[in-house]
Amino acid sequence: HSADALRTDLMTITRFVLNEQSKHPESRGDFTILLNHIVLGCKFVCSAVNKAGLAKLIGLAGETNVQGEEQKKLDVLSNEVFIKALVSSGRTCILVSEEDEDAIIVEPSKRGKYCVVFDPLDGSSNIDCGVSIGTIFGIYALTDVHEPTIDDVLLPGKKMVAAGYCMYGSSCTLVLSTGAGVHGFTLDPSLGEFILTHPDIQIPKKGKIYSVNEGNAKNWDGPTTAYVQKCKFPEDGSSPKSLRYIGSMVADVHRTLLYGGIFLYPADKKSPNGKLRVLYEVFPMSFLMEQAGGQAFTGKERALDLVPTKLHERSPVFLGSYDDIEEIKALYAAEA
Ligand code: AHM
Ligand code: MG
Repeated sequence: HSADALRTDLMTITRFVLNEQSKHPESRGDFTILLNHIVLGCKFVCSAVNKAGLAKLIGLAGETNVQGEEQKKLDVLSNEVFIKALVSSGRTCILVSEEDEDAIIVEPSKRGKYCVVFDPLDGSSNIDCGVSIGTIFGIYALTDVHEPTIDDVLLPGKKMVAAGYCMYGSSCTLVLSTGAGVHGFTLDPSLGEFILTHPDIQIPKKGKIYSVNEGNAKNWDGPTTAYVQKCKFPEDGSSPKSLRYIGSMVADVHRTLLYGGIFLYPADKKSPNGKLRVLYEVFPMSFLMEQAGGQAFTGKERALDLVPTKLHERSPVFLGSYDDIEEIKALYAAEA
């Protein structure tokens, strides 16, 4: 029976990545090992997020519980989990986390060639009300053996070898691209395995949803203002777009990937570079968008062409369906 076949021939994320790897005879399994450690971090954080309300894991960092033990806020805990998982993989040399001001240079005995940039728990202001949050990551690889420095990660997003996110929502979903399309895996909690549930995700060419924090509208620039006006009052006879904004990037981008449309965090007068961070928010999501057939734009250029000069640099970003991004690009081009 086909149902039996589905249950017993599961495409786990490890099997999937091993399959991909077998297409590259020179590869020695390092990426598979690294990914396994990232997956372990995601499972750990997923379980902590699910228990948060119950176990009183939430609270101010540094607060102590009745046993006098220090309680960790979930974002602090997630950061520690990912750093330990990445270092112990033996396949990384430099790590950049949203939670740490400086890059972490891995000690020589544990080094490998991969450089990982990540936001261990994005959207953490949403934890207390149970809204979906997630981990975002991007991976670069050294091309020769040398002492790692931040220059190894201050590279345009198009140089990433892989990017992905894990969303802790009604189910735990990991979306990954190694440069050959975008694939989604859902955690089967009974097996503790991520199973391929969304092979080869393609974003619809045009969408019906726009996603932005409109509370900032008073400070937007001309093209962003004109674009959002067009979403609400289209002049070409098409229907207005629906507005969806969760305020949790992973959830807003995940919906955009699956349903199409546009997600924007533009510049405004108060934040001329927008809010989102280039290395571990804008780049990984832009990488996934392009791999799924969409586009990502900064208001000036293709997002993946941007060359960051600081670890925690910010950039405006417009990402989503191909046709929707063409429209915003045209508005910026008209202004220039
Ligand atoms: P964080 O890294 O402090 O959690 O902030 C990033 C989050 C994103 O998940 C989300 O897209 C954005 O901030 C929402 O910002 P705003 O509340 O300004 O709309
Ligand atoms: Mg963040």
